[in-house]
Amino acid sequence: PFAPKPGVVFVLGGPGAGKGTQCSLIVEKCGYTHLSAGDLLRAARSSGSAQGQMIDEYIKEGKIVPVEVTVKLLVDAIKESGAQRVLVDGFPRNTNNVSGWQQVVGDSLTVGGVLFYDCPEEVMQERLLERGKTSGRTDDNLESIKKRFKTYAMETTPVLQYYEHQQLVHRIDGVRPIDAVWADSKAAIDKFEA
Ligand code: UP5
Ligand code: MG
Repeated sequence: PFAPKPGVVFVLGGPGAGKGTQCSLIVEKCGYTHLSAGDLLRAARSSGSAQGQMIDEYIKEGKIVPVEVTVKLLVDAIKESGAQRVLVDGFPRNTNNVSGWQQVVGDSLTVGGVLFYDCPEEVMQERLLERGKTSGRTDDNLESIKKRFKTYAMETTPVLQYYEHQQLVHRIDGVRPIDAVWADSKAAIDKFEA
């Protein structure tokens, strides 16, 4: 649950699990602000700087960008939004991300809960290959997708365990049609707000 101060919900799940899709619905119907760490990194990359090239390489390789970069983008965007409730989509992706967040943000924002969209790799792969036909994302190809799956399994699973110990994780079966998944997303948000 949230303390009476601004808070975030972390949105996790493998590549293609449906994080972005559900976040859009939560924004539309629950008045949250959506910040996708991946979107912020992709935008920062297009600046053409040395840092942009570094980010580009990490994304293609499915590797996790150094936490200083990601946390700064997120914190600046949260401040700029002035929002009371933020969905932080696709972060924290490893335990180092968790400590980086804690060092910079600490208790200034409550983590009200963690939404976890659970989906098998076969389903996620099919979705991403389909999306890759039109997305223009440099990591929506089979080679990058396999790397993203590996990084997720090795590095993000411990993050879920960490928040499970704190009883913050709400697991949602992400294989079902978007509407069915949405019903569970809504229930989870209501629970976090209670
Ligand atoms: N779709 C969605 N839901 C569906 C459903 N229920 N049934 C059928 N189809 C469904 O969905 C993916 C596709 O599936 C879409 O075509 C959608 O229509 C369909 P989407 O909602 O986009 O899934 P999402 O989980 O958001 O997938 P995404 O590809 O964005 O996940 P990733 O976690 O791979 O991507 P992200 O942008 O978060 O990160 C990309 C890279 O950035 C990382 O690999 C990493 O290199 C870097 N990164 C960091 O280094 N640090 C960070 O903190 C964050 C990212
Ligand atoms: Mg996404």
